[in-house]
Amino acid sequence: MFRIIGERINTSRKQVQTAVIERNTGYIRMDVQQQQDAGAGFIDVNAGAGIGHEMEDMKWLIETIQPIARVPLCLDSPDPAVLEMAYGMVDQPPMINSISLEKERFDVMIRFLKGKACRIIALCMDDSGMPVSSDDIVRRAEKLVFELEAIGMKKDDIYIDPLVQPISTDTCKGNMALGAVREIKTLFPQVHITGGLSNISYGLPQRKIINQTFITLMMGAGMDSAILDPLDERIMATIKTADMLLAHDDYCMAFLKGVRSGLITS
Ligand code: THG
Repeated sequence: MFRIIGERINTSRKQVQTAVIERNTGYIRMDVQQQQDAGAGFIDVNAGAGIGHEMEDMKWLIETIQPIARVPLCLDSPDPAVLEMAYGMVDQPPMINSISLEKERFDVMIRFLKGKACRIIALCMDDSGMPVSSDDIVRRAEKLVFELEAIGMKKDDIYIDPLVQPISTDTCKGNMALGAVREIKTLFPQVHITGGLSNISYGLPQRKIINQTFITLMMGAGMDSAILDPLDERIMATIKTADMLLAHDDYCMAFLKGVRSGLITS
């Protein structure tokens, strides 16, 4: 089954930023409950918008969420020091978001990850920046898988993020990601593919239909996880339906449950 990483606890969202500033426990807990009820398999926690106080905000968010979390947290920060602090606070093995091939971040993160119980999101980013072709994404994914396996991580705990880029800047960006996902899945069937999808529609109108269609194509190519808003019923209905069509839903049980609950409609 497709794994949803609920993206809502992110201080780039205005209401979350306000709740964090006001230390509003009730708001954060209610949001997390709703994401879990909607089918999130992980709760992403990102305090990166609080410039200069990411560490304290992340600490407060984890203290706040942990007592009601029924699923693992996805600790989301570009700062290895924040990830290390957060890792020390959680009581079930988290997902760590993320490592990349950017030298400074890579070296610190690989040392930290050795021997840790966690899942890891690995971004196909290096010091030259965003990937420019499918081959570029695949080469970076291969290097990340190689290095993570070398420190003892299992393929099943590795989530490659191919870094989706806006189609509005270059209409080849969709095919670039799709081709890379197919190739990575062929090379490493046990490795997972995840990522934020809303980048694909950046700069265009009617973003939701673009995101829904793109996630369907990405799932066909082998993507099996995504960071998104699980309270968006249309995208959740699209994912459940695509999962069934890709034979990931035995006896169509999850689809039928979605219909009975009113989530899935024509
Ligand atoms: N890959 C990985 N991690 C990631 C991303 C990724 N973490 C952060 C981000 N991208 C995914 N998370 C979010 C969280 C919230 C929103 C988008 C992505 C969001 N955006 C609003 C919008 O797009 O309209 C704007 C903010 C607002 O609500 O004001 O909500 O790609 N590994």
